[in-house]
Amino acid sequence: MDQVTLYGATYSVFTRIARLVLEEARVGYRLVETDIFDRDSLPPGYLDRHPFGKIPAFEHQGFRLFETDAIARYVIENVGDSGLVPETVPARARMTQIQRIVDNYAYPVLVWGVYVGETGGEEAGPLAAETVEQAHKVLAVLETLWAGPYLLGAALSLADLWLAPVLVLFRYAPTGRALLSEFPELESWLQRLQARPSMQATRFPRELAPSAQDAL
Ligand SMILES: N[C@@H](CCC(=O)N[C@@H](CS)C(=O)NCC(=O)O)C(=O)O
Repeated sequence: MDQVTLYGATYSVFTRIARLVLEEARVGYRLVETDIFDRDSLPPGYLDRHPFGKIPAFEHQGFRLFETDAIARYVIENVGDSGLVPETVPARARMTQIQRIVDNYAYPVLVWGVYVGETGGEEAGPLAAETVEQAHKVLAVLETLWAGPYLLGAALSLADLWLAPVLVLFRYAPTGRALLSEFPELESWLQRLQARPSMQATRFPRELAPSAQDAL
């Protein structure tokens, strides 16, 4: 598959997921920096690419797409044998289930509820007990589904690429770090994932310029 274009931001979880898929599938891509929270700086016509005003968006040979899973499946089907989608029906269903758990529960609660809620600037502060409870539940469910050494078992899949960026940010919040330590299998899985070249190549700005706080 020849080079594709991805519109997104290095700070964005879903942009990173799309980049992880491209890295793991060994597809070359150009990242057009698109800061969705600074509407005045968007590339010209960006809202035609993504009418719902989110990132990432994608283009390959004039074919435009948005929604990270659609991008991932398009890339994988073009590449042929990426190894990122399991062979069996139950494993594929489990993978999709984990992807949707990440989209619908992990991302809103662990990233927006805990990470942004606790560390995201002026509005940040102590978390509501309900948020902490929800975060605990998300981790507990994910650990139940974790087969090891990867989420689905022996091989890396889209499920791993969906969850890892969420947990990387979550771990920067003190509450996130404390909660994750209650789930040692997920914690060691995350450490292994973070050592992969794809994760190294797509680090968040925060990972490249850690503050003293992050080492705690
Ligand atoms: N369902 C979308 C979600 C994308 C998404 O939520 N992206 C975030 C950044 S990680 C975003 O653009 N947020 C901007 C906003 O909600 O205003 C996908 O799978 O691509």
